[in-house]
Amino acid sequence: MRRFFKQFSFPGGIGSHCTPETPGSIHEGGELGYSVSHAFGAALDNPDLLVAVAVGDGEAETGPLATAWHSNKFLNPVTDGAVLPILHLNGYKINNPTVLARIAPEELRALFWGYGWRPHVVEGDDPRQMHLLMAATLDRCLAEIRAIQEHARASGVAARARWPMIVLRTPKGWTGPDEIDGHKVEGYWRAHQVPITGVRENPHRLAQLEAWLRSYRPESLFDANGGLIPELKALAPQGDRRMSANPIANGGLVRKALRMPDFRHYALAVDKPAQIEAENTRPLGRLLRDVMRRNGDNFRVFGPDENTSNKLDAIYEVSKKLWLADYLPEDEDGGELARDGRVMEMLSEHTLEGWYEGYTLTGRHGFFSTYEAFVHVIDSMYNQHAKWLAICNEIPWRAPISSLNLLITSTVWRQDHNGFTHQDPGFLDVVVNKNPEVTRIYLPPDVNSLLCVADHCLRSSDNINVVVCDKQLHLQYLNMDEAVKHCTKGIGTWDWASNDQGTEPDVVMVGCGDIPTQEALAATALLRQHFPSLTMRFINVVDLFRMQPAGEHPHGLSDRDFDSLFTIDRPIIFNFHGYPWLIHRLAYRRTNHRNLHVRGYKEKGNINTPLELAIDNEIDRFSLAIDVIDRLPQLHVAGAHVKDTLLDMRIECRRYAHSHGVDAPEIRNWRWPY
Ligand SMILES: Cc1ncc(C[n+]2csc(CCOP(=O)(O)OP(=O)(O)O)c2C)c(N)n1
Repeated sequence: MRRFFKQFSFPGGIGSHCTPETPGSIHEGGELGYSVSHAFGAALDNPDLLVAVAVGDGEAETGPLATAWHSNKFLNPVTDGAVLPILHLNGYKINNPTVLARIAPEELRALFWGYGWRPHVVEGDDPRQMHLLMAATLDRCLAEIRAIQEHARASGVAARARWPMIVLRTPKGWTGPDEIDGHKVEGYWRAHQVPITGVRENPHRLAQLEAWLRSYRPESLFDANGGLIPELKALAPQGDRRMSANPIANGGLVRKALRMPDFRHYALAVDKPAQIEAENTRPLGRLLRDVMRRNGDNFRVFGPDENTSNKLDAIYEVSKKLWLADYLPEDEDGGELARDGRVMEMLSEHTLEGWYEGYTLTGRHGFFSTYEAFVHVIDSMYNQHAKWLAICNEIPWRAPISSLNLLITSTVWRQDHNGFTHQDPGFLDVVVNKNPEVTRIYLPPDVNSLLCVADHCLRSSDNINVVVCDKQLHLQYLNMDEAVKHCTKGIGTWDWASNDQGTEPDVVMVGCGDIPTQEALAATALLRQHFPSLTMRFINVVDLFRMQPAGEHPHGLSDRDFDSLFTIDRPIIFNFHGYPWLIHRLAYRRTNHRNLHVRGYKEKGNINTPLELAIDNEIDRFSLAIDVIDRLPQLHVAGAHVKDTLLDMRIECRRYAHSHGVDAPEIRNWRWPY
């Protein structure tokens, strides 16, 4: 017992939750709310799998869990496995009753019936009777599940089924101490986690603890060495049938590599940089469509009602959106719904993320696209998954699983009519907090770089890849060959936008993200036009972690390379997609940090035109050019006239936006002039 106590939830030992170190586990308790969505993710495309999931009645009060009950409308009984939820109605949380335990039994039954389940109640407190009751109920549930599956599989037609679930009503702290010092423990919230405290200082409490533990008759369960007696040991199944050895719960063991088409095939022809516009995400939709075509049973695309909005709708040519609820005639016209669809859309970022995590944790692949401002809904799910992956990296028997690929689109800079509510690039600040071994952030500025990045992400393992790229029309910079080289390096000079070849530049301009890159280029052009003798270097950053020192992140650039690119003493104007301080956070140790001036989103949001929003946050071409004039001693006085002109242009652009509702044609139609 002493050895066990010093291992369980003890420094250097094993966690009190089902951690990654627990064989057979794909789900860490810790942050409650994801058990049901994880279970469904595991069951998708696993027709022979039954996932039994225990749900705390406290956990059931969380938003993510509450919405996940609807997952039963997204389970195809022909091609997916089954999920058997066991709602553990023990009545209490840490300090409170649970809501579901304090509503009338009919109300509870109606609630779950309304969610589409067939609830079976197992209720009591006599262990012997309860075991029998539970066994009989499990048999009944398994028979119901089999009947649903056999019926569906015989016809080959997926229809919505009323799957069984179990409501298990037992006392909290069941078989624990009845009461301590006159206070009720078993069957009350006091039983949570540690039912008897103060055992070190208080001999009476220690005696109570001993009496309680002896009530389980350990002498009849363990041998003299503390091992299970052979009769009990023999009850465990053998080999892969053991819960701990189920290969599905060590998903990398059953993972098959994705069959990938050649991403170059989807390339956009770009003859000269910054001359044509295209929607960055649309060709990616075609790539995903063909990934889906080649991987019909182990790849899914997830999105909260937004795949069409995010211009990824080419995927529907191969697979529709899974829909098993009612159909209406009008769905025929553009609904893109199907009973055997493989695209998962529900307006719950939580449920989608949970499904997706469950799907990859059990050895499959996927892709999730979501609006930038609302990806914050799953901040903490990202956190927990990143922790899981980081710990798994340290566990030799955990085989690599597919990376989680998150496309963050519909971004802050192009919320033309939606405005402030849809503007928030802060997810990146959350992402960088997590373990560098598992975190990746890419900001491809155009179609070809996005394709290249997406190909890399889909092939990778054990990472969370966050890709930021907007869906609207944007200028195109790189042909496919250039994009491959640029994305492979992750950061680099754009020669065609620089005029400092072979010399030290007067100033370094940097673009990171689509709109910030465009504005930094336009500022570069303005400066070159007004000050032809100015030497400028233009850098674009795709792989954000290149900004960190090599010792901090596996993608970090060496100080030598960083100094060479960013110089050691010239002003750097860094135009960034997100909140500006993030770049300082990454680059604070670099030699030239004191000359690094970052422009980014400063929470100045509203309904505005793209340029007006850029102006409000000072990432626009005029503000950047003025910044350079202010920072270069040779231009500080000599540049006064130009600065005045730029200020006039900025005022005029804002006036135009307010009177016409769009940016002036010379802004909308701006092209790189050299
Ligand atoms: C999202 C979240 N909020 C709060 C907590 C803190 N917490 C840990 S256990 C618990 C009560 C859980 O009750 P229940 O789900 O009924 O589980 P039980 O221990 O009764 O089986 C709470 C609030 C948590 N782990 N996760």
